[in-house]
Amino acid sequence: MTMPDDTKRYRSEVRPVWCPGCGHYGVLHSFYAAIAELNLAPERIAIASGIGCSGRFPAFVNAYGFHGVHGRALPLATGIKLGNPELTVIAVSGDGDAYSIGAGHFPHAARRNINITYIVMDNRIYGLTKGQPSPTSPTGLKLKASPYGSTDTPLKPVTAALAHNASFVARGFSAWTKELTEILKRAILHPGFAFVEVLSPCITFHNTYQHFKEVLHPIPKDHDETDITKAMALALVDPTLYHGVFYANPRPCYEDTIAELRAEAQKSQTGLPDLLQRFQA
Ligand SMILES: Cc1ncc(C[n+]2csc(CCOP(=O)(O)OP(=O)(O)O)c2C)c(N)n1
Repeated sequence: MTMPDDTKRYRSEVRPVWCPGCGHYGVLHSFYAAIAELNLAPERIAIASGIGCSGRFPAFVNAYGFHGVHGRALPLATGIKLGNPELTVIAVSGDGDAYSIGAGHFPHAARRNINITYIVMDNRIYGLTKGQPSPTSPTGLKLKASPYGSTDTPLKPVTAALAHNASFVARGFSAWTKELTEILKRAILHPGFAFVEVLSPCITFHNTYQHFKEVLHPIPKDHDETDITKAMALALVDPTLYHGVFYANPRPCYEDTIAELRAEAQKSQTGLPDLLQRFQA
């Protein structure tokens, strides 16, 4: 995929090694475009990932990057944001990374409303390990590791993000890069936890390009993004899937609340003075 010139400064020297046609290229393309259009300085961006084809994402971006262990993109991103709240912090996962091994972190990052953007590149299988069923695989999916068809009912991550109180929730498609760029820009600018599900087909083990083109429909234009009940109703619709922004409703974010509490405790001297001294040191 050719990249526009203004994204040049965000491209690292490492060339992506995903299979030709992998949906993750579309996500990377849209991400380059989003940070270029927002004119973010590379040294003000930090990207944390887990393990999987998706986990390689930070290597391809000229910014700070941390390719962590499986399922731990969110705790890494949380630590980075608390360590340096000035940074734009992005966490990247695949559906296995996010909803299997890393599932315990998702609710808490969302309800804490830490100001990071969480991009989950969902190909509905484990890609890197050669196509086993993941938590979002459709029931009955036949793969090498599920020759009689996957038996489990898939998760609905968008409904989960809403239930976990994420303050921004959206769904994009890796093949529709223009819309995805707009979604990512909004997610990055959103002051709080922004969850973006990107349907990103694995061309090698579970090619869903055609399927998504058929089932995806835009969220109605008159949808009220601050109405969680309506957002949930749209997110539950299946097998037709809505794409766009389901929910955007800012509230105080974690790092600001922590900073305020710290300042208050410092003033009153009532809260954990020893610990505060260590913070100040
Ligand atoms: C602790 C641990 N368990 C299992 C693995 C093996 N493993 C590597 S990637 C992966 C799944 C990746 O799938 P997904 O998160 O959907 O990302 P994709 O490769 O599809 O982008 C697994 C199970 C591992 N690396 N570490």
